[in-house]
Amino acid sequence: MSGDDTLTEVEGIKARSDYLRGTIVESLADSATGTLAEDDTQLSKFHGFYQQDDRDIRAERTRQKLEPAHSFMIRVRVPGGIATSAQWLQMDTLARQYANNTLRLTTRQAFQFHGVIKSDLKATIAAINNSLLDTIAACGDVNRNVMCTPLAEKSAIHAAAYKTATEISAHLTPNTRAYHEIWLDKKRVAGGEDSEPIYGATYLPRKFKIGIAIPPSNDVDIFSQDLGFIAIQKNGELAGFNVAVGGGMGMHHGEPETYPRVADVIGFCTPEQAVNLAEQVVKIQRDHGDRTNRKHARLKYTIDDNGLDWFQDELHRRLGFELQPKSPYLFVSRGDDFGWSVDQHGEWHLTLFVPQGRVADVGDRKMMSALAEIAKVHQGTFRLTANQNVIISGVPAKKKPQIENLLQSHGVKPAQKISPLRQQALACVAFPTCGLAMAEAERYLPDLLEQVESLLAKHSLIEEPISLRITGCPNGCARPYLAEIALVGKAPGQYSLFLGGDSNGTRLNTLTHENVNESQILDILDQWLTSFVEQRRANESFGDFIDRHNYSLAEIN
Ligand code: SRM
Ligand code: SF4
Repeated sequence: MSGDDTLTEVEGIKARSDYLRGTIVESLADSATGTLAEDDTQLSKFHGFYQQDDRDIRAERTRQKLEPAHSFMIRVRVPGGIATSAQWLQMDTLARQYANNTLRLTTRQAFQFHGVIKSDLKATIAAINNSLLDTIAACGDVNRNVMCTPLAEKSAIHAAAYKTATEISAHLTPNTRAYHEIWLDKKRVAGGEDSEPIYGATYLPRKFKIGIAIPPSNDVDIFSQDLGFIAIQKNGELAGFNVAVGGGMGMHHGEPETYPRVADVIGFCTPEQAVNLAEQVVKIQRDHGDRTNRKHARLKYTIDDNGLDWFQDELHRRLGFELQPKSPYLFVSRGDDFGWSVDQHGEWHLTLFVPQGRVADVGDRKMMSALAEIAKVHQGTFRLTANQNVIISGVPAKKKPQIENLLQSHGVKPAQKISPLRQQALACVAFPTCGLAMAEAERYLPDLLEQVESLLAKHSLIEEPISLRITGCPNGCARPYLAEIALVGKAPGQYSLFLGGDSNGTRLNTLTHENVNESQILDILDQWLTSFVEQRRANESFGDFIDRHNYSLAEIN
């Protein structure tokens, strides 16, 4: 460490950590507490887990002078969202054995376990690795799970794009042996020095996110990624990618110097250039990202501080060549298409709606058990979507009835009629596990949707595919600032209302109301919907209508 006291505390922790070892081994061995040593709570993120406590009972435990009810969230990287049946089954088993009997499908196509206690961390992470998945770099100041549109039907393009996603993921995985020593009991090689040729000993200033979108679907919200690749097809083959840089969602209420940003498309690269390009963008951020202020440390700020021209020059200099001009592309959707579809090889894919992204057995609807039973007989893959749903992928025609029967016998109806609003809606986790939540999201979404569906029905708009997203705080984990309607938590029952994103995720919405509760939100939406029905142009979406009226009800008429 340089001794520079302007650097953030986390920079010091990383520098002292000996390539992410810290005192995690000692923390795990300390049976006097269910927590980790303080520095280790930062380092644990690079290993894929977070210390949390049950916020539903936090106040009560404080009253009783008890320490919070600590447990851990573990995130499993699944590059491109593709897991085998054996891996799905292992995740199911671990969720039942060590976590809270549920599996979270995240907005970045990963799995999460909640409620793992400290003494079970090692067994859980080792078992995840046994299934050939891992948790390293699932969180922390490194490149995270690489996303990729899981459109199985477009197989030639998808296979090539998915290959690039896995190559980028592998290339940007940290080198340190700390993960293998701590979780997999590998011995430290005597005299063997760790090195991180891409990241360096203090890794990145902040998290870094990469996604690949395959138009016409923008399901991965490509403009929210630090680095996005937009697949360009030519004659049914992958010709290359348009490159988008500087997307990001996180902001803080009342701090305008923090903001969401859509990525800029800066040019085109070939598939062969993509991995090196990703490395060079990461290195620019490593060298120029702000290490003095974590609220200002994402690539979007590095680009805005220095200018897009500077960024492009720097990238071209490091690459040793210039990107080609960007190619035309068109996004027309970003939701998942539910139900069965067939690909060019005659294999079938069933996209299942997972309410709020939580795979669980709830009442008569035993989705978790259904998927586990399917995993026992299914030879293909499970694909996690960026919309928190799952695709049972690669099913031969003759096996379809077996899958359908298993779903039906567990109370899961694949062709269940759900509104387009509900199909597309996203919620982050928020309470009770997220330490940063200010308001409910996942647990509140079903009730909220019922209310909004009633409003839509009242205006004869129930078939309107409006995107609605809710998060428990402004960090933006469900990418709310790209929705047509977004509720961003401020306090219990209070939200900031953002309106007017477009339906394909290319335009940010705008804050229209602060600190509003459910009845105020419904009232505002009711007014907008009334005008929308009366004055919309042909094929105009709700978000575009709001945008055309300058986000203000006063502008109407
Ligand atoms: Fe997130 C932090 C959950 C996707 C922006 N996010 C967190 C933490 C770890 C809270 C914390 O730091 O203590 C949340 C854990 C909650 C819990 O109990 O599980 C959390 N984020 C999630 C997940 C699970 C939401 C979900 O319901 O699916 C998503 C996991 C993705 C994954 O598999 O890797 C998740 N988070 C996102 C996204 C969307 C995306 O990546 O496509 C974003 C916005 C995009 C972006 O990064 O700009 C996002 N999460 C944040 C931020 C704000 C970052 C910023 O630049 O300001 C934080 C807070 C932070 O980093 O300080 C955060
Ligand atoms: Fe937690 Fe906020 Fe992310 Fe929701 S948006 S999971 S409340 S950090």
